[in-house]
Amino acid sequence: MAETRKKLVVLIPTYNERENIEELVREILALPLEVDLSVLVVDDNSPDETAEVIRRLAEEDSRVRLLIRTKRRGRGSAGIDGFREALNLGADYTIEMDGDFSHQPRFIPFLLEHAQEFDLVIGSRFVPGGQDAERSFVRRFITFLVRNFIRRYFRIPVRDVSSGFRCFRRCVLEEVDLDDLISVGPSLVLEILYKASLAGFSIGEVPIVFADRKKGKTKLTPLKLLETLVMAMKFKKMYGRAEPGSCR
Ligand SMILES: Nc1nc2c(ncn2[C@@H]2O[C@H](COP(=O)(O)OP(=O)(O)OP(=O)(O)O)[C@@H](O)[C@H]2O)c(=O)[nH]1
Ligand SMILES: [Mg+2]
Repeated sequence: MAETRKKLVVLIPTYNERENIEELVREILALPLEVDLSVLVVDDNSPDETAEVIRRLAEEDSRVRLLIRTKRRGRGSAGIDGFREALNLGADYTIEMDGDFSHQPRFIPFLLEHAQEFDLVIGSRFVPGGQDAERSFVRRFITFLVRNFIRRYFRIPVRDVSSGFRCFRRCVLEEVDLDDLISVGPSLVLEILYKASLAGFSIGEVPIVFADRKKGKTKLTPLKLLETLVMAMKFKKMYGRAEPGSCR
């Protein structure tokens, strides 16, 4: 019997990414991948009508899917709803990435390749070959401080703890218990990583080049950054040692 192809869902949370999303999705669709691909955009009813662009693309190509949220807003809760939808779509692998070209589609095959070896693969700026390109000194300095604080505080054996460009095996998403996550905003990236690390999943890092966004505006404000740190302290307290999980 012929082996069935594995299913990959590429999950992109968006808020006002009209200027980026079409080109980004088209680049992902054009990748030479030996998997059954879906691109799932989770949009919080963006005022710039990002969703309209996705609707049009979905009519053209059935691999494109839109999850539009009208009641809730937030990078974190959009991620959680997206992961849930990815599981419903039957994803063996889920790659999450930003919708602003900071995470470049050319690294997707690379993440997928390493997901054969690791339960969770992180696209990392801070392993040999990785780069945090074009960012302002201030942004890089903030990343440096936050990253070092988090690595010490959480003791996660990962260099790029705040990378939101990652590939999850299905079982990791099943086991972190999406219903239990508390992040509404960007702290979700760390919350899932922390839970996966407590559960003992194997985590690998592969180099990526992170580019600064060229179009559209950032949604990361100093207040959101502060909220992320407060949230991080909250879930550090909440989670005890979880039961070890494994995809093997
Ligand atoms: N659905 C949804 N997506 C969001 C929300 N806030 C941000 N995003 C998306 O999450 C991704 C990361 O957000 P960015 O604003 O790029 O934040 P950042 O990458 O930390 O900062 P910059 O790269 O400097 O812009 C992008 O794809 C955003 O469109 C939100 O409230 N809801
Ligand atoms: Mg960005």
